[in-house]
Amino acid sequence: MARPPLDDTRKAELATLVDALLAGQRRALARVLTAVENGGAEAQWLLQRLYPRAGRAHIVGVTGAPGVGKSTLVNALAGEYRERGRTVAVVAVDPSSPFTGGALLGDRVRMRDLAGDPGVFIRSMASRGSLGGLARTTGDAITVLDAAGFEMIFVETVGAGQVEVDIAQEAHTTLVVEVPGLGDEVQTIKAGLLEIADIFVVNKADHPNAERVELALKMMLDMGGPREGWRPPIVRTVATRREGIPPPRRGH
Ligand SMILES: Nc1nc2c(ncn2[C@@H]2O[C@H](COP(=O)(O)OP(=O)(O)O)[C@@H](O)[C@H]2O)c(=O)[nH]1
Ligand SMILES: [Mg+2]
Repeated sequence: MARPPLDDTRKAELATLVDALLAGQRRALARVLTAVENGGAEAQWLLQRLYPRAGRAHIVGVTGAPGVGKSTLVNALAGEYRERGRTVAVVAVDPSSPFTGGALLGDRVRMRDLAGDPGVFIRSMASRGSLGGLARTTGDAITVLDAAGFEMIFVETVGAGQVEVDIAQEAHTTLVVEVPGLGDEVQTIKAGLLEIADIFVVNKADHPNAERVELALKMMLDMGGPREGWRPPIVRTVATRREGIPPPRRGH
């Protein structure tokens, strides 16, 4: 469905919004994110102005099955970076709950440590339309947050599909999160995730079998052979206790 082209009045409004975003106003940031998610001519216009301002953030993708502790881990990582004086944005992508929003609410509860901190901005992306569309919108949201000056941007995604692969391409560092005790350890490592991981996180290392997951991962990495001279390290964490929280180390 064609939308009307942007008239000068609307362009002036959008320019004011961009100025407010660049000045650090959160309401303007939220409104720009919504406009960009809606797509169309306004999104194009806004993104054209924001691209030149983006490119300074360190983007960290965090992916893995539901319940492995991604949100808890992002919360812990965000807390670490805040303590080092960095600003942090979080994008939570959850294609599994387009209707109830239950998972997103859960994420908000776990993010509560960070709520109210002006150096933290959290955005949940509901899935709309195709997953390809979701990856694009997420990329655009990252551009907006980057332009807004956030130094660290964490993107949490569920699953092991094209969305994760697309987002891994935008991320400087991709964490793939696994946990002990999901049955056959080797089976839990979904195809495709091995290739995109810069760092493997074995979370819930307070549970038995963490060592077995680590061994299974090592075996899979051995079978896969060296990749671009980078062997993803395997880090054990207990995200709930902020133990083993890894500082991302790979950029490109
Ligand atoms: N025992 C234990 N539980 C954890 C750990 N990390 C997260 N959890 C719990 O696992 C559940 C799912 O965590 P969540 O962060 O929502 O997982 P997500 O679906 O991957 O985002 C929550 O009840 C967390 O408190 C951990 O290191 N150890
Ligand atoms: Mg989560």
